Amino acid sequence: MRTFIALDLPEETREQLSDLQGLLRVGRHVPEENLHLTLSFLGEQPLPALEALHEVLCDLPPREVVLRLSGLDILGSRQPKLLFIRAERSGPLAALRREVLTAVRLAGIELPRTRFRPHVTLARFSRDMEERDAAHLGRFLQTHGDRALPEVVAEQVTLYQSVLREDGARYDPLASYPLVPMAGET
Ligand code: 2AM
Repeated sequence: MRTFIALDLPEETREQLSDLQGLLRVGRHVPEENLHLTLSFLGEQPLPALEALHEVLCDLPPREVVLRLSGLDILGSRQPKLLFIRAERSGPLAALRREVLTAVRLAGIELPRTRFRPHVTLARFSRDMEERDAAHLGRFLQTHGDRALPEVVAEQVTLYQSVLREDGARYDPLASYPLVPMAGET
């Protein structure tokens, strides 16, 4: 099963990002319900490893992770691949990522080391972008590149299955792990 672990974004943040996407006329926009911050991409993993991972992630202690999203950027300077908004690599966010990676290791899943550049992908671009689309993207970045969203507290981490389809990936939540006490809990 192709899976990844992500920090879910509060609804208000997803709405603000979706409004921003509405101003961009090029690329395949990540649907509002799919917007997320990847903590660890696991790739194909067997079910027993994912069950072990679930057990460990259930013990993830609640804590406050404040999300600060600001500054748009593109990956691929010559040939834009994707547009994203950066997330501040705060102490609590970096600590959460370390704990998630520890959980992955404890579950017996081995991953290559990768640098953590927290971001939320907003759109992906196909290889041969037309000149006028590239020009539009350039203007979009000039106008909105400094965009900063109001800070928010992240509510949960989710283990997702990513199902690849012709019209883009579908993300199915397998399990979520709260970072803040759930409503009704003391
Ligand atoms: P992204 O966070 O930059 O968009 C599910 O595919 C998520 O895992 C995506 O959000 C994706 O990138 C992230 N991801 C990280 N490494 C990946 C990889 N090698 N292949 C596919 N997705 C990857």
